[in-house]
Amino acid sequence: MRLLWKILLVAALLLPGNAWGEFSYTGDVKSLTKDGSGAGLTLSNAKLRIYVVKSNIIRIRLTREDKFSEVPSYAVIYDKKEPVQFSVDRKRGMTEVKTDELTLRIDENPCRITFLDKGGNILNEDEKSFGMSFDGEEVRCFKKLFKDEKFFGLGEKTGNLSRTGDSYIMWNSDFPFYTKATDPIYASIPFFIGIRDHKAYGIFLDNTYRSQFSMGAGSDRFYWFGADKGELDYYFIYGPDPKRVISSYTELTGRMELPPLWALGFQQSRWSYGSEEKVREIAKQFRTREIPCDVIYLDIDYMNGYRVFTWNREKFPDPPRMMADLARQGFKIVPIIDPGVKADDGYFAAKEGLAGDHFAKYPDGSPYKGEVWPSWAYFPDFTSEKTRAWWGNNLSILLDAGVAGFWNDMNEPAVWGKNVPDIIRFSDGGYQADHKKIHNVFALQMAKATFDRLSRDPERRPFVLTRAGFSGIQRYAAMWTGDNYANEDHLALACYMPQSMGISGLPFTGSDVGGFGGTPSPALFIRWLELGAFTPFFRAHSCIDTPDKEPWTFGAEAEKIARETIRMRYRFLPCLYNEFRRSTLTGLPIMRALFLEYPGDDECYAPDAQKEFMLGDSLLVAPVLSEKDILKKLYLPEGYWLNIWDHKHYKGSQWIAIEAPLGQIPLFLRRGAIIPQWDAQNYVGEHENGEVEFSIFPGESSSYEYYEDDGISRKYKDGAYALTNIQVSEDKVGSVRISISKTYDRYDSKVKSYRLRLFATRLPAEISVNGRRLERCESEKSLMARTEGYAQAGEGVILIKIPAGSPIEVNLN
Ligand code: MIG
Repeated sequence: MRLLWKILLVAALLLPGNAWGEFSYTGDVKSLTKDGSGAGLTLSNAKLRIYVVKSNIIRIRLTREDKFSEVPSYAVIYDKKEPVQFSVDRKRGMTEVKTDELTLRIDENPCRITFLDKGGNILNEDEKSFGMSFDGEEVRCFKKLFKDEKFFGLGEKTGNLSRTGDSYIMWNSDFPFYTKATDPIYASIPFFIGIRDHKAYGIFLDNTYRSQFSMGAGSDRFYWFGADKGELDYYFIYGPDPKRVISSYTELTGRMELPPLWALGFQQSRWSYGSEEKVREIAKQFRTREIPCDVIYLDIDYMNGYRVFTWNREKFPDPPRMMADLARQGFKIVPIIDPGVKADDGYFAAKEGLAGDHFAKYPDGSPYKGEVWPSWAYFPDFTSEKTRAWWGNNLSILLDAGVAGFWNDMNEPAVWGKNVPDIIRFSDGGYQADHKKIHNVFALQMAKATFDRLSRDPERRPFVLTRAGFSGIQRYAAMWTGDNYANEDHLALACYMPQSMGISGLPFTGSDVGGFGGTPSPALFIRWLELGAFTPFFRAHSCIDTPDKEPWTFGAEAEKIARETIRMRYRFLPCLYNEFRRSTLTGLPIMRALFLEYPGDDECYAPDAQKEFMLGDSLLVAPVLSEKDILKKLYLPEGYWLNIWDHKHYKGSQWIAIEAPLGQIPLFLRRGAIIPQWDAQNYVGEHENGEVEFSIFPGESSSYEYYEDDGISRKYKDGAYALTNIQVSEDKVGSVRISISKTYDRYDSKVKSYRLRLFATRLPAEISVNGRRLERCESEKSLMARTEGYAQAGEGVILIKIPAGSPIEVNLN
């Protein structure tokens, strides 16, 4: 007996598998081979691969398997095969991989990684003792935590923007009425930015398993990230400008396409507008009260017993007629789509799904059922291409009836707050995987199925709204922040979370205005609406069993302010649209944390400075995040600023407090700002925007590229758009020169005249346009009735109106 024990003990010690059950390090570097894309290293306990992706991006892969996984990434779509210049040198005890911008040093005994900039400054390094390691099936990467290192990103997380000192889980979770401390919630974006000495880098962990990011939580020595299983596969992205890190990250994981312009309008939802009658009534209220609105949502009760792709015919007797009528009033209808397919023998989608083998399965091959709205339901395997196509074809049923886009909910996937069992099988693009791997990308692949179906139509741009997601979701969908609550904590979250999502590559985001749960006071609702008017996605929504929350339900005074606030959103539409378009090219957020624009200004990282943001690079928005306050304390970064409401000028680099009565969200123009606006309308396309107004706060020299297209079709992708360059300069004595010229012209612009609203330092003695002297009008009103001229429009404000054309040169002397 004793002998047997001894034998067993010796055997256990000798087994290489011993290390698998517990913590183990990578060990030393044993050998190295260079190749065209980087280098491969054999370590004592693992294999390491270095890929030089771009001069500022290096990918690190580590596995203990015999070979690296061949399964393609769900997130990374970057495939530019442009050669990158780099060198690999093995010296005594270390290997150096060098690009034009970055050095990767790999110490060999043991294997530890350090990233340095060109000047040899350390940007990021493995923790000396732990580095990359394995803990059972888990992979881990320990990084040295530098004093004063700041972390941001990780997508849709609660709290404010700072991720330092906290730990976060990536596991898509349905958490109704989450709090400011709940984690995880709906989406997983395993990407963060680290900033030290005003220099930024990013790390993207491309692993879909449940992962964890512990950013100096409970340790002043290291931060670490890792996943439950799979490879340690991460990208190190160097800035040093934080905006560049985001651009590079979205070069890897993709960028949004231009949404239809109507999707930037105000949108109204509730759980549920449960009948045709009710939907028509809501539409009528908006139009008779002249509160602008573009979209009405249909929540789960439009369906027949929560069967996806069906209608409750009693409540919605004729959907095509309803939607056609509403379309004539300028409304789009977006229905909710949940992934669960009711397990009902008589239901066509269940029958088709079973016959076509479209559902996720138990390992014994029988289809998995989980319980959710339709009661027991099958879950389509969106990781299978044929299933995505099948789903897309069924979406046609709703599209043919007239819906304008889709709202994907419960796509974590949620099964009444429980988890789909780990063992459930998915196709994984033909490679086969279990739920542990697929859970976090379920929504991504469902959104892909939806987006792919919608993008079949060249006349119409896709619009998809999603609750859950993974890195790359920005390619397919806008994301809202799920089930929030009508209180001040959530009003603040509605300011923070979209900023964080923007840092993490998701530009098209917003919250349920007014709070999903609970009952906001009129003031809370208005403050939320003011903030919402400057978030990229602008929708009011409300939970079942809550009182009405439409903009007219808070009393006459609140209704008036709500109307003006939403009208303001519509006036800013061209400004927003231009930022959307820029984001399609750069991946940068539209709603931007201050420090992204001013990374060198320490004050911009302050928690209080996160209670404001930039829209693009010229408009500062400082929402009042409280229901009682009528003062807003805010920070103005370096430079000069102009308060849009009272035209007062401010020097930057200071905290100020200004009055902000209800309906007056603090807005500031940066000196040099040029911002396009249209007249408000009740919905996008109500009338042609024949006049565009540029708000101009002249600086020494600045310019704006004004983008126009048809706002609806995908023809812009083939070049059907126009660009107008506006250049403004002011000299020392206050003479201003404005040059306007079309620089690209493949879209037939509807603009007949330009209005230039100038916040000038002095009143000019004379204004000329292309050498012709402009006539001065008595008032703004009399100017509006004429085709050209100028007028004083308030103190320090000059309004100029001129016919559109190119080139135009305006001189104010
Ligand atoms: O179990 O469809 O976040 O916006 O109104 C709740 C009903 C399901 C959750 C969504 C919410 C939606 C609600 N849904």
